[in-house]
Amino acid sequence: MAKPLELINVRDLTICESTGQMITKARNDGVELFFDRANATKACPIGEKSACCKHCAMGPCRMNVNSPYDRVGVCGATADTIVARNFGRMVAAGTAAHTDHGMAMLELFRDVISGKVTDYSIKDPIKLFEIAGSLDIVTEGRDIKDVAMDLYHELEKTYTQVEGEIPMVKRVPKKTLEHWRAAGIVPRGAMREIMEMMHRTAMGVDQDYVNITKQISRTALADGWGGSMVSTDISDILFGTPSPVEVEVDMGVLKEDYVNIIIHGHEPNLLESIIVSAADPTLKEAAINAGAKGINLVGMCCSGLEAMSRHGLPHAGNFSSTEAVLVTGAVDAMTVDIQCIQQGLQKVADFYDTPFITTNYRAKIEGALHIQLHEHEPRECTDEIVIKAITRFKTRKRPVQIPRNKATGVHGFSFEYINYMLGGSFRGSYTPLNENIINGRIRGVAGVVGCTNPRSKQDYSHVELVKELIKNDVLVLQTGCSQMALAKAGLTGPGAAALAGPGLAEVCETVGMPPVLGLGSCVDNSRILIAASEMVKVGGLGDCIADLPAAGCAPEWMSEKAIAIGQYFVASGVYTIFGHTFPMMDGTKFKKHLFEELEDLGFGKWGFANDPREMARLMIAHIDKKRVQLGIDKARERVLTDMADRRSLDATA
Ligand code: XCC
Repeated sequence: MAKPLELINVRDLTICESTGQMITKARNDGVELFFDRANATKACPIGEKSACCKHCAMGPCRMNVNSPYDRVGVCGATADTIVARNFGRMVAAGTAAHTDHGMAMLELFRDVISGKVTDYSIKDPIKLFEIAGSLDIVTEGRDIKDVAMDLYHELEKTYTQVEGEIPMVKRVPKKTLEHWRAAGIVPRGAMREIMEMMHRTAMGVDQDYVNITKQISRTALADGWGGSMVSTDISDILFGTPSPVEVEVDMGVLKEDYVNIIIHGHEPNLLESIIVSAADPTLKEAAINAGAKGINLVGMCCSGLEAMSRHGLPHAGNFSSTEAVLVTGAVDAMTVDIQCIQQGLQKVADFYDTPFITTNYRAKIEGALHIQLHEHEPRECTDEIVIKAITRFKTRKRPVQIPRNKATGVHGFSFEYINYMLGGSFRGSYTPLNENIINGRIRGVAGVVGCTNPRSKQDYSHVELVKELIKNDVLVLQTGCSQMALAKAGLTGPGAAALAGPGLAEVCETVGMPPVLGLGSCVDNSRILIAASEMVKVGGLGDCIADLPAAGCAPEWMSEKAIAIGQYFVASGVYTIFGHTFPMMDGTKFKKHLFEELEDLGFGKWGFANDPREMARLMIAHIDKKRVQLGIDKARERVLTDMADRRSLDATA
């Protein structure tokens, strides 16, 4: 039986001090948050292990979680077919989310070039020419508009192409691409791959888990090297490529005497426009006339990461804090677009009289106010949001309680900036990174990414895992809600080098970078793929991504998008560990295929661990294995973080 809610110690739910305070306040106010719902709703043990097939009306057929080969479905589908089909559909859904978002960015790009949309413009023409050049589009002596239109037509294939390889495979290391070709998994267009994935997992189609896995990889690659990558590149071209910026994070960025507006979701176009609205002299004056000192725009989740990386906008917290932030009573409007917007926000917003505003036709929420963002007239929407927020400020009904916690860190490390940072403006290059890996100062590279989840203590695994990795000289690249967990814990500033092992600390001090590099939102995981490709191309670390001393982890994942990301990293050659739960029956051949056999076939592989120290141990062991294979290993002990490390972090925070 679930423990009565009031007895759960807040410290078991989160290590985020601000969220903890707001959980306590919500309990006092009688408001239910998703932590409470997670406690009251035990995870379905059948669904958790993906042991149910409901793809036709002969079922649903339930398998025996503890003994997967005890029975088959009514049609005869085996446990392997059932788990593989369910997993494939998760990848299809995650890929659809990222690619639909990416396609929307590409359409905005087209409308900007054609002049249909005038409120946005091309902010990074250098990147535009670079990407066009990398896709063999002639740039020399040509007008920017012509190059941009050619780029649009080329990139559209990422989504709609029926046959042939997607354009971005030109950026994949040669050997990795040859390997995909041999396996028949180079993606065509995302729409085609998602369609085929859904078809093959329908009743009575593909019933060979090895064959299903191929389409799972192909679909996921259409996300990582397709929809997501195009989304990142086009967003950089339109809104600017991030470069390091110092940013304040955590709920302490809310200001009692300001009109506070939270922007939550994923697409950068809304926030680019609301930044303009909030700076409008008339609206600023309206805020002052309402008794406020000004307008305070604050990001959350991935929208927040985009705004933070490009504009240094403060960030209030990750997914698990989105309801909690409303409990402060200080939020005068929360505006959302797509993805990771919990329906529960509506009720919490209602209780605290916060206007909760949806802005994208794809994602309306019952009871929320919908103000559609039209890209040819974005200010109509964003001005109205600001006005609604000012009105709410004037009529705040409840006392405001803002947690005082704030941390400062450096964010906005794009692939391009890392190149410049390591090599300098004249010889921008990843060579120094490879050299430091070869000489052993840096042991390897880890991507720590992904969500938070009310079923695992918020931020805990992210923070403990990353501490242990850097202590062992592993450079950490971050995106998504994970990046915010580390930012709040004070590990994204250069001071965090004090927690790194001696080799990594030396490199960080020389270059002036933190040991934890925040690369942005979840679609920006594509920046990690490009960085990995560059490491292969620079040389000395093998011929393909699978050769690199690198590993990935999403310790507190919850979204289907995370599964798609995990699979595209695995298919690209990366050992990828997920934490707290994995949607698959244990003891199945399909699980063995993903967790062991894929590596023998030259791909990466999946891994699972519950404890962050175990995650670190697995990742470091893999990195060391790759170092041995590359002939660059040096015997070394794994070190554990201790109290002295904690104290030195506190001193730097
Ligand atoms: Fe997960 Fe992406 Fe959502 Fe955060 S926001 S909860 S998918 S880490 Ni992108």
